[in-house]
Amino acid sequence: MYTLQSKWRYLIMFLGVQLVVMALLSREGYQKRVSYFFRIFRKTDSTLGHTIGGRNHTDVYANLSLLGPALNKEDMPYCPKQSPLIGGPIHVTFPSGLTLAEVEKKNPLVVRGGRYRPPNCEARHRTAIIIPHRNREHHLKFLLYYLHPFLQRQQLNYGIYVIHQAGNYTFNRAKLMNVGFREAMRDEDWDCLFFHDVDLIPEDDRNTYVCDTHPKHAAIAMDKFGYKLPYKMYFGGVSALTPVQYLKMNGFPNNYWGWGGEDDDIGVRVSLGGMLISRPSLKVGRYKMIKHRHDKGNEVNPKRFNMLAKTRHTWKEDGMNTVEYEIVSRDYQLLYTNITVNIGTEAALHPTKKKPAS
Ligand code: BGN
Repeated sequence: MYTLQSKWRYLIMFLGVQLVVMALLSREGYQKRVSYFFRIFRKTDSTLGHTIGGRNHTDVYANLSLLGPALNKEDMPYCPKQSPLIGGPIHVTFPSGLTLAEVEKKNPLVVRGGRYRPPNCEARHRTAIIIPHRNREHHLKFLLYYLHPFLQRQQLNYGIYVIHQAGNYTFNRAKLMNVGFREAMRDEDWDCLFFHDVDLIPEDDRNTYVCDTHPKHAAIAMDKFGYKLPYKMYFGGVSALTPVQYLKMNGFPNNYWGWGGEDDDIGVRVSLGGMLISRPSLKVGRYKMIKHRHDKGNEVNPKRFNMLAKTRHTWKEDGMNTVEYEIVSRDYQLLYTNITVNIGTEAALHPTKKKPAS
């Protein structure tokens, strides 16, 4: 009698728990349910998180395989305004021995040219990432390792463009960005472009790669500057503009050859174009820089002070409206679109010696 009663009690308790769980699940929306389970995963699976200095750091690939089945385009709802995959601080290390083949394997949903769309919802944003590049394959590999899952966590429709400067002439970061802007916009009607240094890894996925109503400076807190802004007008590292904002300031300057000053020029252009600088919070706009020596072919530009002093007179004549270049190749790798470009040299653009009259 006693055992029968307790059996019934257990059965009733079990059914009660089931009812409560079902009621909870039907009350919450699908996305909330998913994020609830993700939170549980994060708490219980020690391989997914690392606690560093009191902050829980997530593995950038955690939970991505739980995205669920792909849906037909007709059945797709819009992605939620806030992605349920976003988790905050990301654990960033640079393991030796990582290969591009491994990065490809970890990103099965990325297609030719480094393109991605969320499989089960229609993205609200289309973001192109523009990375100026030369001789930094090692850094590029790490950036791709982190950036792909980072952008997937944000449920973006995105594409990654690497703009590779051909030849050995002095590097020109800002002009490569102008090339990237034009070439990416040829491909698709991107609504936001992120201009991204190859050696900066975002450390928090709440730093969303979407544009604001004003040009955005995203790399506000880098480890090399003690996670603080080095100076108020700093606009270097990673910035984001809509096509309209980009054209309003005539893009970036074409004439800064070598290291320094071009990002300050871009910052000045923002205000000359009648806009303000928008920034994420210091907590979120965090980046780790991959340590490296000064590049050969990117020597400090001694002309940068003079050029910067003249930006207000030169910005309308030097920029997107005057950029000239030759595409050497456009090659669709799995993880990125590789555009190799001949951007000429300083001397060819500004001949100092006149040809002798014949
Ligand atoms: C500044 C450089 C920037 C560089 C930052 C951070 C110049 C122009 C001087 C008037 N600006 O000093 O280009 O991104 O340091 O390293 O050199």
